[in-house]
Amino acid sequence: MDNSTLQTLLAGLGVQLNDYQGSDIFSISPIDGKTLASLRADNAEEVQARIARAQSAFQHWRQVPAPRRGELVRLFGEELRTHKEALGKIVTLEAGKILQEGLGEVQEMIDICDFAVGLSRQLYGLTIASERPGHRMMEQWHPIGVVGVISAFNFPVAVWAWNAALAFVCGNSVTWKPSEKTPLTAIATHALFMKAVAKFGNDAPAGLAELIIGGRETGAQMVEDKRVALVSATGSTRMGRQVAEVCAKRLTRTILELGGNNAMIVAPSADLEMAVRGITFSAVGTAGQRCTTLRRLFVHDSIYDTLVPRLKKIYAGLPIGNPRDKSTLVGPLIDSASFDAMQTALAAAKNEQGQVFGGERTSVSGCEAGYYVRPALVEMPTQTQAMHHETFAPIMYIVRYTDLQQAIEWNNEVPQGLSSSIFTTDMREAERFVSAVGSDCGIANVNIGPSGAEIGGAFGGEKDTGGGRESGSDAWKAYMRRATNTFNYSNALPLAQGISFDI
Ligand code: UN1
Repeated sequence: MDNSTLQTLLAGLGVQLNDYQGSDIFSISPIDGKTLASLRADNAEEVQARIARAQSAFQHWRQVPAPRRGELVRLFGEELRTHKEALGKIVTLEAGKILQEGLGEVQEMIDICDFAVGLSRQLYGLTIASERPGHRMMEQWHPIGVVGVISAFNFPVAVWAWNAALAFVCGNSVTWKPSEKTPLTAIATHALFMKAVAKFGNDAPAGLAELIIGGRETGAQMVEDKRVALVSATGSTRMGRQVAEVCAKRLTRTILELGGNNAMIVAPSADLEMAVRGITFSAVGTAGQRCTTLRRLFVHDSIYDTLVPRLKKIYAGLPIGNPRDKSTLVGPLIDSASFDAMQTALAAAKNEQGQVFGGERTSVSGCEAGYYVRPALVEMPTQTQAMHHETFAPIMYIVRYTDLQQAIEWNNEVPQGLSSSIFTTDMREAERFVSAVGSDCGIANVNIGPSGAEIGGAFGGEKDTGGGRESGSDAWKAYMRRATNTFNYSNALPLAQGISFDI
């Protein structure tokens, strides 16, 4: 790795890396295993001070009119547009995504900023018909407080932006604990946000956005802090359960975006050309490290022997390599632990009569210490126990089905419930799949893979995925508190439910 490239990229974004240097957290590039930077973790007092600053920033920010708050997010979106390439490249260096996906991630941030700017003039509440004469009811949405965001390595900046862009227009401040595997992308993003703050002027209080660098304990401290009014966490189901327990104890809200174990059904009438492209992108994009990655494929018996050999051919020729090379489509896994988990999952599948195709480590010249793998296809006799687990690596299990009902049941049988899809041109099948008796996931797509959602929809899933919704639609409501107001403009005081209570 050429560290001077990184220095140049960071300097261009206004990052003074010296401010962060230390020996607690190491940013290691999955591209070649080299250390990009060694950083200092915030200690407990610093975390405490950051939350205090965010808390006092909130006191001021909540009074700034929402459309004016939107202006700050608009300026941030402008910074992202200007520096899209540099930030995308840093994502590639630190998370190992191919450049197109690094850029795509920044585009996702720009998109959510645009969405949030519009939203800043549309934080609508209802007016409600009162049952009493001379009365009216309405609801208002008010800022909630400090929003604590925990993000994962695989979308090191976009997921923060989904949360932060909404949180800011909703009148909240944000404390961010990024993955310890991707601190540099967070530092770079924070610097861009501070550029927007500088342009915005005095209305933006110090502490509006606080970045907390550290490991698990640092995140835990943020989650436990009573001043954090909402915790939005993305990561494993194990982590989410711990967050949920702590927050339930102190009756604090959470938005949880946890594991996915996403399936696709390919029906007899499917357009196979489209299905092949949809499957490949969803299963091998980001080297299988998206929470929306396609992990289970149910193929109808009548097309199985046409589709699966085609997929094998594509898998055999996938361009795996340095994600900085334009021709690469599959970059490295994040680290050796991820590689080990993949091998363990493949061994488990073999134990259950799985036929594994691919999955082996591949050496990439100049990047020998990186963990590059050929994505694996695993033909399974039926949906087995191994398929109930999410392994954050490119493994796609394939099962033959004959009856759509059976395939839908398999889709729903696993503990996770994030994303799902069906390829079919049969309208009855498509409608059934998205109906109340179809997929039980938060996302159910037709003739599109399960991965690569747009920001305009609410993003999230059910069951072990945690139930949270982020990003578009009315996900913003989770970042605000609702107040119901009843006004009496009559000269009497009638009670609701017809109660008479004469004194
Ligand atoms: C994630 O993997 O945590 O739908 C988020 C997608 C992306 C977001 C993934 N827009 O694949």
